[in-house]
Amino acid sequence: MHTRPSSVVEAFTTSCQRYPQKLVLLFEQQQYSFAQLNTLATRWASSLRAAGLRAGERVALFQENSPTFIAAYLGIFMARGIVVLINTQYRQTELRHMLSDAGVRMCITDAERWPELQYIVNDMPLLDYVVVHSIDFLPEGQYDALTVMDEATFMDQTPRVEELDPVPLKATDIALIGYTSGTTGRSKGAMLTHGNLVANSVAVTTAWQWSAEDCLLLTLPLFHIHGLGVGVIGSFLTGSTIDLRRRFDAADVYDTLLQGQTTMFFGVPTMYTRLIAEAQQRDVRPASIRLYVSGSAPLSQQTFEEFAELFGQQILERYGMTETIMNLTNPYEGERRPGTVGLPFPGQAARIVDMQTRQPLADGETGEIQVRGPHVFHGYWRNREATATAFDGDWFNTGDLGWRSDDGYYTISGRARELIISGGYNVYPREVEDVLLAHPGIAEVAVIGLPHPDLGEQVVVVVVPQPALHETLDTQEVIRWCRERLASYKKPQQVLFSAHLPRNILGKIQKHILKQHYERQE
Ligand code: MCA
Ligand code: AMP
Repeated sequence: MHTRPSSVVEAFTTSCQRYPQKLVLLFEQQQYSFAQLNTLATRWASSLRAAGLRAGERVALFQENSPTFIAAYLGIFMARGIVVLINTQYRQTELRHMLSDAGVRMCITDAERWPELQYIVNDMPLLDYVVVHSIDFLPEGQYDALTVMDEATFMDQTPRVEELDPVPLKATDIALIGYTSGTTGRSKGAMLTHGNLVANSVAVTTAWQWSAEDCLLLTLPLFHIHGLGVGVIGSFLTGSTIDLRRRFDAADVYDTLLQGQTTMFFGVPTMYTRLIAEAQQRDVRPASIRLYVSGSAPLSQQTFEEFAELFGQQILERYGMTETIMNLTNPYEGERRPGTVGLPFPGQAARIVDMQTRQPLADGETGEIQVRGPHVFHGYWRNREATATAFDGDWFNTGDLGWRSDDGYYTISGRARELIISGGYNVYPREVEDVLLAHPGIAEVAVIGLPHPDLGEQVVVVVVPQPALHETLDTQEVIRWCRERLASYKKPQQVLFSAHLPRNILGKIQKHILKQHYERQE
């Protein structure tokens, strides 16, 4: 039994010492051994330090999956900085909020993202470095007190600091901030400590029997906890290999599975429905791999069964959150029960409480899921109020509704907060409604989630036009308005027009009535 590392860096460097020549990362034509990734990450750390990064300062990662993402991520930790994760689809308003809320000092991005970032950099007084990952990037424009440079120049121009701070990171040090929304207002930064990440990774790798022999095919975006907090950290901890892709592509995943080096695949349900469709067009089936895992959104019984029939394997479904990483899992050995998210990971606890009394409920009764353990986050960044309401003593209120069977399996049956999960991405109706209400042609609006065959749930907006402007407002205009102001995955898949919205006696829009009405019409 090894002692538990106190930080992600220690988990990684322990594997570097144990397996220096072993491959940790494959990406397109590139391969990195643990020793090579360590060298690259240490260079990032030295350069960040040389550029003035101090312990506890925030560095945003706003880029697509690449080895740079992973090396910079480790480098930020080695330099004792805090990583801020940013979805690559975010537009100016989302970026402005997150970069300023987190007080980001440096941002590491790529050439494709730079034009969006460029709009706002002059409004970020704390931001003093932007590093662009690109081979032929030439910054244009004037930036007050801001240095913008490409990755190679950043690495070469900054004098090397060979000796990094010898003080090791502590388990209580904040490692990263992941933005996630609540029922109201702006998204909040969930602070995860190194201890949270390592403890959860120990639990996950133990439960899923993850070992140094594994090769994880990773197509999930690295800017979410699913890809980064589970996929990457688990691989560092176990000394296994990540076969990283820029993005998910069903044909590419299928071809890779046929080659036979993959032992694990982690995905959201949309990826599994696309893999089923891919398999239906192919004559050959991949050999069994050790483990297929699904999470971030509900996996339907139909997908579970179709996948089992075509691939000869049962998907293992688990349940997680940005604030708590992984909470519950179906067993690796033992019954994988479709429609359920299984049992708590080792060393972690869960329970169901009554929504009103907050008292624990008996098996079979539906209430809010609460979780407790070393994986539960430190709190919301600079938001004591939200942190206080998120906890019931040391139990974290997940905002998910569910029940537990008498043999301990949990089923998620709904959500206490309004949330649409589209292809594994969370969309908060309130955020889309606020953007649409600013449109001069819209009088009232309600955003609801309806079933979707590929995405699981889709964003649907029901619009009441301003009477005088109703002729100028059409579906394209509503979608265009959203796309300009929000990440593209938040845009409506359907726009429905209505003369009025159903309201209760207090004037609140009755979304359940809208949902029932439009679900019947689907
Ligand atoms: C992309 N698009 C979407 C979505 N993804 N629209 C709605 N919902 C989506 N999820 C839109 C884009 O905006 C774009 O629109 C068009 O689809 C094509 O974009 P592309 O990137 O090519 O899409 P895709 O490759 O088809 O993406 C589908 C996907 C992706 C592979 C399922 O959404 C994905 O990787 N999802 C996983 C998200 C994830 O990791 N979630 C974990 C968070 P246009 O062309 O009009 O601009 S939850 C978490 O971390 C907790 C801990 C947990 O439990 O896991
Ligand atoms: P995020 O805040 O992006 O981390 O999203 C976390 C939310 O995703 C959870 O609160 C759940 O609502 C949802 N979620 C994650 N895994 C599952 C799952 N296996 N089944 C249903 N919902 C899930």
